[in-house]
Amino acid sequence: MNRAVILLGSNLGDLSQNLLKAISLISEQSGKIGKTSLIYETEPWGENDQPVYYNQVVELYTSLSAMVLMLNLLNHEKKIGRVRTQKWAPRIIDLDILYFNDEVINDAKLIIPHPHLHERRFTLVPLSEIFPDMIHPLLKKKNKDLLATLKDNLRVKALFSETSVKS
Ligand code: PH2
Ligand code: MG
Repeated sequence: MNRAVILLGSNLGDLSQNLLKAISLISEQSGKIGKTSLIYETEPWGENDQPVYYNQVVELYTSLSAMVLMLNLLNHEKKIGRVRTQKWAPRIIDLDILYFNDEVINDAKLIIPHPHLHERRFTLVPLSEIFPDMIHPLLKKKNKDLLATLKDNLRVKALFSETSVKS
């Protein structure tokens, strides 16, 4: 059994619904979901003239290889309605593999660990929430330590469900 860590992102349409749809497609077709982070509202990174994102990180237990998992995730994105236009354009859903076991993969179509993971607060905050002590296999540092020395200061804010705010 393999363990993958996946980043979900959405900044078009009904953001929380898009994340939910993605998690249900992943669990129906790609494996078994383990830990899930809170949902975070995050400032757009890279191209900043676009709507805010919702981001979330989930753990997935899967018998698929990294490459087949990546192809499945592309299919899930299509099913939810993603149309690929330019790089970094607003998107209904984006599904990225952050880690796959402790493997290092440098294929033309797939790079793992995700090459930007360590420079993005919108990734490191949800990732460190559920896996603070997991070690980046190339940088040999824990997620929480990557977060502690991070330069990116774009806003990342946890969203809580209605019920957890009230009561
Ligand atoms: N994804 C990008 C580019 N910029 N910014 C935020 N806040 N969240 C994302 O998921 C994101 C981004 C490219 O995939
Ligand atoms: Mg992405």
